[in-house]
Amino acid sequence: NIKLTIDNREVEVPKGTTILDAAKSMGIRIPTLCHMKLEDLHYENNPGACRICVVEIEGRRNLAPSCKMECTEGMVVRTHTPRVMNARKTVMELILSNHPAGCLTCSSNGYCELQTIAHDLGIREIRYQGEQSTFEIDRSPSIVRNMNKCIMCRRCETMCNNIQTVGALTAVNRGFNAAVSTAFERDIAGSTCSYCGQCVSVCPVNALSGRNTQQPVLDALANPAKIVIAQTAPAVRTALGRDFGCEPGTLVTGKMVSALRQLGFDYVFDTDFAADLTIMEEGTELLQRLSKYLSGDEDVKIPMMTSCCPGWVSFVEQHFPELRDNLSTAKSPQQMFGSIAKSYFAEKLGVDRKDIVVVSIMPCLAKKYEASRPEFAVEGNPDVDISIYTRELARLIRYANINFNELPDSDFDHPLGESTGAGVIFGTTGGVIEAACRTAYELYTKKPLERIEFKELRGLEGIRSGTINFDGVPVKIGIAHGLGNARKLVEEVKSGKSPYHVIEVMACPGGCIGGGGQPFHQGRMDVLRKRAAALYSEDESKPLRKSHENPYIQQLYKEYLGEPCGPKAHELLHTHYFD
Ligand code: HC0
Ligand code: SF4
Repeated sequence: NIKLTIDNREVEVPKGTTILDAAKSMGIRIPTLCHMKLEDLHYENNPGACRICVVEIEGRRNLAPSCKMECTEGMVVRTHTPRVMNARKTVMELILSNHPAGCLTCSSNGYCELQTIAHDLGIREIRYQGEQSTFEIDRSPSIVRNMNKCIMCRRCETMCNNIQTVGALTAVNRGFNAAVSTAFERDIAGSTCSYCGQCVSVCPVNALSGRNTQQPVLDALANPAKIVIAQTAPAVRTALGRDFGCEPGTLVTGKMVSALRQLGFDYVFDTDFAADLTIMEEGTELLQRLSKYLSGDEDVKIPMMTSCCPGWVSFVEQHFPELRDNLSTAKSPQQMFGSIAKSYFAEKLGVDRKDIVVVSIMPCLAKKYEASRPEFAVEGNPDVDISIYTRELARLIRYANINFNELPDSDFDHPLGESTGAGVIFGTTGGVIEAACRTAYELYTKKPLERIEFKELRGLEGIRSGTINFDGVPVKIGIAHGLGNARKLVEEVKSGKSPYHVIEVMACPGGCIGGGGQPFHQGRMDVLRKRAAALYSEDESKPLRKSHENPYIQQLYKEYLGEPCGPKAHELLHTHYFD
């Protein structure tokens, strides 16, 4: 170990530790714009580019970037001397000289790391007035890229290329014209982007942002001719409170439902209901594939891969089209919900599907793209009309002057608002497969599960596996979150070496709790852990914890769908994929 002094305090750190990390371990915050480290995900972006993190080291003439400088024995470091602060201010003013000053109208106002650091440094004027970039804004269904705001921190590139291994983003040009672009400088929609939104999650400014669709929601709510229905995804309830000052992982389900009613939604339903429905279909499909596989059918595609995450589906379609038939044909809960709301529920209300507007509240940016896919529409009328993400819902709540923290709790409407604990845990990595096992086991063995919780499938390790014994049949399960981890499992499938019967993938690190539309967690894994714990505790508190026990799901099959994976279920709840 190495002993050194930072701000007059002694500290001992392992050899190889940077000054930035050593200071962090003592609770000393050194600001930085480009550096970002997510330890559990093995993500580190450290180009040493922004130079905001400079510190003074006794005996050295020049200031040093603390992110790059390793600690040495006896080093004496000072992190906020007048010289350091002046240097940081100068660097900041230079960055700001080519950054649009439209904070008041920027959707990251209040969340922007550049804004926060400028504020903390007490910047009141920009002494250098430079030329301003004039890149065109690139809008895709999910992601908006505005390179005029880019500060070249490269976090998005590291995320997309090294963690997600999608390779959609790359730095182009040099100096003033430098920007993060796509291969052949195509727009995002024409690139290999899977819309996972993780680049947006790590962008410290607003160069990458989610597509904003709040106005169409407000228009629908103001239109008396429309019945406007909300569905809320499992992960939203653990994170929404963060934008209203709650501790990470605070469950705000009841307040969220009240807020949606106050906004004017006619029905507030739960995507968790549709998650239960997905389990019925996907679980049945898994059993059908397994039984064919066990009887020696060589055409059946095993492992079956889950299909509820649109970023993942798009990744398979673009990067591994030869494996698309391994994807379950079950639609995602978002899309199953839309389909059922505009058929079964529309019939119950006695209205035409075109009179209904389905708005989904998702933690995800790819869900916008998923909702816009043409196969999820009937005669041009989409099953899900508008998909907004958690941060957009927070903005709508503020817009309507709703005092979120003072709201009473209220319950979802019925019949599409009831869910079991299985539906709830969908929002975290491993949750979908655990929910599927609870149902598939009982459907297959016809015996009640002795142990409902499959704790071996839980956690935030990037790739996990487990075997569940279905009455003598060992079902092997693989789980990956983050597309880079998924790629490893898929490569195994491609080479015929996958040991698994079923694989769950969520594109975002952590699963939907870490989605690109969630309140920013700035790489803090403890935040993801708390969000996951909140979902598991909601599951534990539910009287029903297996999807097939949901009485409203049973009623839906009895009244309308018939059998899981039957003809009507296939027509409404299943899909196909494209090369
Ligand atoms: Fe998810 Fe979903 S669990 S993808 O993470 O399956 O977005 O939260 O809504 O559709 O239910 C996201 C979250 C969902 C869907 C569900 C699944
Ligand atoms: Fe890459 Fe995901 Fe961003 Fe697309 S959304 S550019 S895949 S990180």
